[in-house]
Amino acid sequence: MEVLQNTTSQDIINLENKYGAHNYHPLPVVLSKGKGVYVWDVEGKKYYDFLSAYSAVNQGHCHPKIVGAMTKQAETLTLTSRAFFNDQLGPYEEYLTKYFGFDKVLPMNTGAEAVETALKITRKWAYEIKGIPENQAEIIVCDGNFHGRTTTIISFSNDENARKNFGPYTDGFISIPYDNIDALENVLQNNRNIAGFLVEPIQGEAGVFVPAEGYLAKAKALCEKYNVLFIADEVQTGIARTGQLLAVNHENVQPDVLVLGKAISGGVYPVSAVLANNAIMNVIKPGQHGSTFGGNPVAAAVAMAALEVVKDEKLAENAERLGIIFREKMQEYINTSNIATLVRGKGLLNAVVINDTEDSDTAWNICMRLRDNGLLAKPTHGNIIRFAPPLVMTEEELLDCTKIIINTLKEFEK
Ligand code: IF1
Repeated sequence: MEVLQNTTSQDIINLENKYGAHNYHPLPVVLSKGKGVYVWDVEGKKYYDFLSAYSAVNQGHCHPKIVGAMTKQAETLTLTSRAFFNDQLGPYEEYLTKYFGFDKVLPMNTGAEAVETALKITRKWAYEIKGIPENQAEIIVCDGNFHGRTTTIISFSNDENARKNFGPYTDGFISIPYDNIDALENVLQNNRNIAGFLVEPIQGEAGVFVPAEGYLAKAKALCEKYNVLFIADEVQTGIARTGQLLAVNHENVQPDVLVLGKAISGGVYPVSAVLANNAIMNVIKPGQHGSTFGGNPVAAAVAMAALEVVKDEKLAENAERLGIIFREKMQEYINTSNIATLVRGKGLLNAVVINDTEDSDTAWNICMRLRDNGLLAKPTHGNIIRFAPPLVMTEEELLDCTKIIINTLKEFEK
């Protein structure tokens, strides 16, 4: 560790460039500490975090209650595998299912694994309960989706970068336009072998695309009508991010299958989960699905503490309230701006569209200046900047941040 004592940000970036696979293009900032809404780089400069690890750190960095639960459990028992019971999993499963109102949970680790799990459960349900002929089940997905990086999941992505040269691809998916209820009904009417509809309540990767009000409720009603499972991927939108515990709660929708990840652990440890009622979940029998780490005692203890924090600190209410202020302040500025054209989002999942082409580097340059000015955010799709701070932010801090963002954008006015 001695060599690390006097290393600069650039030294560490050089190490990643030399020894790490180049599967990311990070903003050049090297972080070494986090607390609440703040992170610090190795030179000691302090920043507001407006990415929250893609909405995994909703409870704020290094929340003492979550870290406390983790260290206590890590000193006691870390992993047994599911070959034996552990004393944390049962209580966690009871807590989680009651928290979200489902009969059962299947615990996994990453978001992609939980999506894979949901797809497998949906197919099995289609064959064993709905009665679709073997190997004929189809799952409807949406254009512009992001559900993770496994070979099956990228099979139904339309992002060339995520997909190209990773074939052959998995069959059994039909992609329709997002936020288009007619397109959904059309496929449901003309196909007898549809098992499920997999949807993000807000499309994150597509640039925080919020569907029309009523879309999710109508989609759920159609799924009921055609006996198709409504699978909500709330990996990014869940756990208070959009101003409700789940984004589907805005429309009072209870999904048949709920997929959670990221902030279910407050970003402290990889934890994901699939929730469903018995009529669906009971299709999974011993030996048919699992994971060495899924449901381990550290994950269980951490997730329980992280979900308690969401309730105790009223994070959904705070996200709702601050989100309104954020969009108001940004809209006020946008009305007079020629560099920012649009702000959209729900709760504290928001995006600002930059007035330049998708292949321009303007949004990237703005994020570099935001960094210099003490605020970290990342562009998506070239000309969109996502703003998603930890939900423990205060109003005073948020107003400080909107000032930084607006002053930085002003530097780019044409
Ligand atoms: C990366 C985006 C966010 C997700 C939804 C499943 C997963 C994700 C709705 C998989 C993951 C990530 C992963 C991250 C970038 C990121 C992302 F820009 F790609 F869209 F958050 F906005 N479902 N989202 O958003 O979860 O397996 O990663 O735990 O670097 O790939 P995972």
